[in-house]
Amino acid sequence: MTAELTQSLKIEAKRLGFDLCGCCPAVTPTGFTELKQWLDAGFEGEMQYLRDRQDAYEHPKHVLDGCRSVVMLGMSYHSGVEQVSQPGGGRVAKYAWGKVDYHDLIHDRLKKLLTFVRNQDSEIRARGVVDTAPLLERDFARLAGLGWQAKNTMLINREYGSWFFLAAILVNVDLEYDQPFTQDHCGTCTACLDACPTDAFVEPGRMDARRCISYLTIEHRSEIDPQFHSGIGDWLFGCDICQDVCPWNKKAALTSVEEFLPDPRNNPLKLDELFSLDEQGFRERFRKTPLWRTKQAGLLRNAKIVRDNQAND
Ligand code: B12
Ligand code: SF4
Ligand code: SF4
Repeated sequence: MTAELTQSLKIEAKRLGFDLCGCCPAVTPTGFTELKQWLDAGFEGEMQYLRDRQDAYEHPKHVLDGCRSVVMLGMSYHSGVEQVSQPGGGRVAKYAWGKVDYHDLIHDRLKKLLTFVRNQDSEIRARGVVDTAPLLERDFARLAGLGWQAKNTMLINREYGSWFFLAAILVNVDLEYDQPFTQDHCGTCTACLDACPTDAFVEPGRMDARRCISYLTIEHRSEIDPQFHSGIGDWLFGCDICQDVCPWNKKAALTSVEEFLPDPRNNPLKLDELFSLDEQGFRERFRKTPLWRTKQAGLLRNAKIVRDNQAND
């Protein structure tokens, strides 16, 4: 049953468009202590939700009662389209280029996978998560053999690079487990550490999120400290620099998900368009996309910084 269930689950995951799938036992992740130290250092900034639930990261049983196994899934969003930097335009991180919010799309697919799993045996309880549950997704992805956690903190897979989302299914039964990924293919490279414009890496594999453009432009709600304005350059939403420079991303396999293909209006996003949208227009344009997360005020705050940076060039 265990081997059979694991195999059929992996085939179904592939059929539903997940490019990567691996399984590991539900354990206390090796990164749990690291997470505590990271929070003690205050690196999470305004991401209070990480601090509030820190104890729950101790074991997946806090996400699904009786959890015995974690199925880690990866879905590429890599379109192969080059990022465009242009006067009057703001750059948007590639993960947010498409017409849909990845949470919605992945949750839909997870729902189908969950139904499939539950149909195998009435005793099976399962829960699907993406992003928001207290689960160190990259740590579990490494344990499930998907790749290594690199110097830029991303989970890198040899075939897909780091241009993919992670998601998980937690189940109350044993599965056939993959070998944890034990190698580190960064070697002597330091391209990501050297390229970060705001010096967000305190050491390889450890980031002070308060200095990361992705945090500043998406998660940080108050005003952005002027010391980071010039480093933000023309990044309007998120940042891809430490992934763009990574050699493992040069030949990464492409996505098969049509919804993740770029909306040309987002690469780059015209600042004039942003400044001219009223509340209703903003809602219509961004409601279903990841950019909705900052709300209009956040995106306008970022747009003003980009505009000032371009005026100073
Ligand atoms: C909070 C968060 C952020 C924060 C903090 C990022 C960070 N590096 O911690 C901010 C807002 C900055 C951010 C940015 C981005 N994010 Co984010 N983020 C998350 C989230 C919700 C939690 C991550 C977390 O817990 N961080 C806390 C730290 C402590 O964890 P960590 O980096 O994983 O640290 C590990 C290492 O320290 C390691 N470790 C263990 N032992 C040791 C020992 C030593 C000595 C060291 C050095 C390290 C180490 O274990 C720790 C725990 O796993 C996850 C989803 C999830 N639930 O996991 C998505 C997630 C990590 N983000 C994702 C993405 C796509 C991004 C962006 C690319 C978006 C963008 N383009 O703007 C950037 C990438 C920036 C970067 N280089 O990381 C993806 C990553 C997919 C992948 N292939 O890796 C995730 C998994 C979301 C998803 N479901 O797909 N993110
Ligand atoms: S996403 Fe950008 S700002 Fe954040 S660590 Fe990477 S290069 Fe630095
Ligand atoms: S740029 Fe180099 S050091 Fe950074 S993640 Fe990629 S391979 Fe590792």
